[in-house]
Order: sequence, then C-alpha cells, then structure tokens
Amino acid sequence: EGLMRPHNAPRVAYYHPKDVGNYHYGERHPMRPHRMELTNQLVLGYNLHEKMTMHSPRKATETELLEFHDNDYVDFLKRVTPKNAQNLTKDWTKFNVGDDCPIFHDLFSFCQQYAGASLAAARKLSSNSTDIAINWSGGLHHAKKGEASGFCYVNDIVLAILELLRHQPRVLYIDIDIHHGDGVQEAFYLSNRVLTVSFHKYSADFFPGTGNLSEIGSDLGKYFSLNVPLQDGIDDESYISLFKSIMEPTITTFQPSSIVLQCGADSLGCDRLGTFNLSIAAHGECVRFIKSFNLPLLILGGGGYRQSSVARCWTYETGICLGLKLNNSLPENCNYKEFFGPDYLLHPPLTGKIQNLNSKKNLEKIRIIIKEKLRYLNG
Ligand code: VJV
Ligand code: CA
Ligand code: ZN
Repeated sequence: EGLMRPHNAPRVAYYHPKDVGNYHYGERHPMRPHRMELTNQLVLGYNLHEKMTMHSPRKATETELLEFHDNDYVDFLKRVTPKNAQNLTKDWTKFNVGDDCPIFHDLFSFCQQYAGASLAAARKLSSNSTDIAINWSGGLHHAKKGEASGFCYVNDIVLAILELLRHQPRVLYIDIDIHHGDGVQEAFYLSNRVLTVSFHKYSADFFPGTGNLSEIGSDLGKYFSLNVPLQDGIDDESYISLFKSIMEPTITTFQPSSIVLQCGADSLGCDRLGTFNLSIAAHGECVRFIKSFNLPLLILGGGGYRQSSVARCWTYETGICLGLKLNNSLPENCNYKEFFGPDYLLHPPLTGKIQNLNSKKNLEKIRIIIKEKLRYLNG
C-alpha cells in the first residue's frame, strides 16, 4: 500500500459520491448538500486524501434500496420530478413529501448516491478491507420504510446496518445528531442484533418528538434501544462525560462486532436549527472515544445547518480517524476558503452561547436510568 500512514494508525476508506454537493433542496431550505463539497475541499486542503483510500462509489441500485424500503415508495421516488409532482399530489401525503422533504431535480440520483456510498463503505468493512469507513453524505436517519421524513428520503444507515448484519452478529448504532434517530430505531426496534443509542434534544415541539427515556425496544429488542433526551444549551463538559459514561458500559456489555456512528453536526453551537452548545473539539472527542475501542467503524454525516461549521467539524473528525492533529490555521490553498472567514481557523471561538437548561441533577438521573437498563442486556 503506497499510503503515508503512521505504523499502527487505522486504515481509513473515504467515500465521496462525485457531484453529491450539486443537489439543491430549494432556495431557502436549511439542508444544503453543498456542505459535502466544502467538507471534501477542506479534507483535500489538509492533504488527508494522501493518508486514506479515496472512493467514488457507484449509485445504489433499486434492488439495494428495496432491502429496506417499500416497492411503491421507491417507485414513487424514481418517477417523481418537479414537473410531474403536481399530478401526483395524492402520493404527497402518503409518502410525506412537501416542505421538509421537497421534490427536487434528480432527487432519485441523490438518494442513490448517498445510499450507494454508505453501502460501499459497509461492504468494505464487512470484507475487513478497512478499519474505518467514512461517508459524510450519509446519515439520513429519519427516512422510514415507506415514507420520507425530516430532509431524509432513503435510510442509508438502515441499509448499511443490514449489509453489516449479513456478515456480523451484532451492530451498535450511535447517533449524536441533535435530532432523534427515529428511523433507525424503528427499523430495529424488535431486534436484539442491533442496539441503537441516540443523544438528542427532546421536547414536544422539537422534531421528531420521539426519543423519550421510556422507549427501550420491544419483544426480542427490549432493552436494545437507548434514548438520551437532553435540553437546550448542553455544554462540552456535561455532554462528553455523559456520552463516555453511557457508551463505555454499552460497548463492554453489548460487545458489538462493528459500530456505526452518525455524526450529525447540528449538535454544535451556532447551528441554525440546533440549540446545543458543543464545540467542534467536543463533538470530535465523541468520535475519538468510539474509535478507541478499535472495532470496525462506519462514520456517517447527518444534520448540520451552518455549512462552514459542518465542513470544519467533519474535516477535524476525518483527521481524528486518521490519528492526525490538524493545524488550527486552515490550509493556504483551499477552494472555498472565503467560506471560513473572518478567522480562517479550524476551531473558531464559540459565539452566542445558549443557556444550559440541563441541570446536573437531571443529567445524573438520566445516567443512572440508562445504566440500570444496561443490566438487562445480558438477560
Ligand atoms: O419541525 C419540522 C416539521 C414541521 C412541518 C414542516 N415545516 C416546514 C417545519 C415544521 C413540523 N421539521 C423539522 C425537520 C428537521 C429535520 C432534521 C434532519 C436531521 O438533521 O436530523 C438529519 C438530516 C424542521 N426543522 C426546521 C425545518 N424543518 C425547516 C424546514 C424548512 C424551512 C425552514 C425550517 C423547509 C423549507 C424551507 N424552510 C424553505
Ligand atoms: Ca441523535
Ligand atoms: Zn438533525
């Protein structure tokens, strides 16, 4: 292998669907696929492509999407265009498309691209051809079997986990996006082969409204869904300490054969939709902690609604996967450098802190309740 990689450092495979940054949800829509292009350019600017294998995955086929999704839904995604959408208004309600999940130009190709990348990444891990696989265009955790939800159309995470389960007994799914990972939880709610853990803001008026502590899975899957409901403004210290004290015993008890980590960047401070206070360093510390267990690891994107922060965060985390320390000054020669002004730093100082509504007492209560649930895992 001709890569310049320190002895001992993991093999990392990076999946970037070509052109994934060129899709548009619409003029004022918060989701901007262009953030993937920004991320990719920053990754190249730091020369990280010289230290990992770079892949332009093929699109997922219809058959591959049907491993999870309903036939009529995939058929709808394949046929619908902004032009014929008006004639299909009956299907809009059924498949939940509209403001959050608009019909845009080449929507189906977009879905095939990000799902194809997560599938290729999962196959690479399954064949033990890499230690870590990264797809920042994936992580669309809200999509359901038969409908779109919360900016997500096909659930690349569920598809990737199903692929891993073909070769491995147990998969751990961890979700640090500020929204509840409802689509993945629902898909594996009855299974004891996939343990899902989501950290999220939980309140009646915050999307999607699920993810209460009391949602624990059912039947064989009872105790195999964990939810960590949080309030506005959680800070680095409380988040990291809660994350580690929950994930350490979860991994030791469940003993997964691989881990899928959804790294939604809307849990960062200054996000346009999110209301947490996490720094990029803290978000990355969660990735570093999970990596330290040295299990096959699939790293996915997700939310993130300030493009410059998303690109910084996911570049920093690509560096963490490689075991590298990146210079805080952004690289001299980097496309789109103007997006990162006025400071041009990888870790700009956080501004506009939101009041932390998570009391020490409440976080302690959550920690204790979750640890109690983990006791049931071994039967
Ligand atoms: O809160 C909601 C649902 C509504 C109905 C639809 N309107 C547009 C918004 C309120 C109840 N949806 C959330 C969905 C969040 C999805 C997060 C996805 C992820 O990060 O977890 C993973 C990728 C929501 N919050 C904000 C908006 N929707 C929003 C949607 C828009 C918009 C402004 C805000 C759609 C179009 C336009 N502006 C022009
Ligand atoms: Ca989450
Ligand atoms: Zn989100």
